[in-house]
Amino acid sequence: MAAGPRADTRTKGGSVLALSGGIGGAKLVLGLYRVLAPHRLTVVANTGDDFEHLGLHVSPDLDTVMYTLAGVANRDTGWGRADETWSFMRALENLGGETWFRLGDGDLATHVERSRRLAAGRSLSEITADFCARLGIAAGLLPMSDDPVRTLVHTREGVLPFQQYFVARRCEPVVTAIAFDGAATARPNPAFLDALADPALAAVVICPSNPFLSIDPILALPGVRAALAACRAPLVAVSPIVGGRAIKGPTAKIMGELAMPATAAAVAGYYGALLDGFVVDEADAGDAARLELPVSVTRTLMASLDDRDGLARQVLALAERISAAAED
Ligand code: FO1
Repeated sequence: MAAGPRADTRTKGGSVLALSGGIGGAKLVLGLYRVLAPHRLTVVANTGDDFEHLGLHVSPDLDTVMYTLAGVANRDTGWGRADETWSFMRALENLGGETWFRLGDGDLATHVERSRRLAAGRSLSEITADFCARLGIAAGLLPMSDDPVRTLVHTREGVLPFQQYFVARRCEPVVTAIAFDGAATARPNPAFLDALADPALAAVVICPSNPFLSIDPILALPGVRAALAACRAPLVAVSPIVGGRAIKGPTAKIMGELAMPATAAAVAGYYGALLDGFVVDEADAGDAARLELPVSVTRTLMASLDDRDGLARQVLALAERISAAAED
């Protein structure tokens, strides 16, 4: 638990920092973006899913958040762009190329231009900031690090690079451990650490992303856990588990494989002392009663835009309640 007084950390007027993976996290990020003044939001995205594919640097979680905030995300898949065309993939298939990971024509432009700029010596942070500006995004979007970190999934069938596990093998292999290659020496994005130390920071939000695959890579960076613990703003997480099931993706399956009950309470226990508050779904009200920290019970499924806004408001209200209690 972040220690110390939390005067001047009320969310009204303060900034908000959200830690996010891809699809599930991006939904709450959009809600936060819509209910806050946009410039008050900074998002730190996982880059452990990044990989080199077809000679290009692909940053799936950064792009999912970026497309979502820009209003150009594909709502059916959750990843990639809306109104996408697939000429490139068809042509690639005809040439016998690799097609297990699908890059739409519009999305391809992002990877080509990002890769060109990286090769020219620009950092992932600079490139992301420029892409976001060009897409009209007023919030900050930060890769967790400009140094390479690659999630490796240890399974009963061997060690799989993240996208091999997630896309090629559809999360089927049984997970035994998860490692973040490069994390021990990667430098957290300096703007991320600056945001945590900013006296105007009103809340840190852990989005309902997969704790093991999407949030742990961020927490694995040197100094991040210490900076979160020292941060004066309350840290509130939203449970990605609803009624014993993951909203999307393999969170519940992985919890079972790692000998953890697939419950919201187990997610809170996993984040442990980092948390100042926890948001759970109405289906998990029973779990909420057993938790020894401030909890908000609400609808966490985000089918509509209204749902995203509603959950964002609940998260901010809980952070404000925690700040107010600390001032008393
Ligand atoms: N996910 C899939 O299940 N299949 C794909 O072919 C696929 C392509 C893809 C292309 C660009 C991109 O940014 C994301 C893409 N994703 C695809 C999603 C991605 O693999 C995962 O959702 C994230 O890495 C997990 O957050």
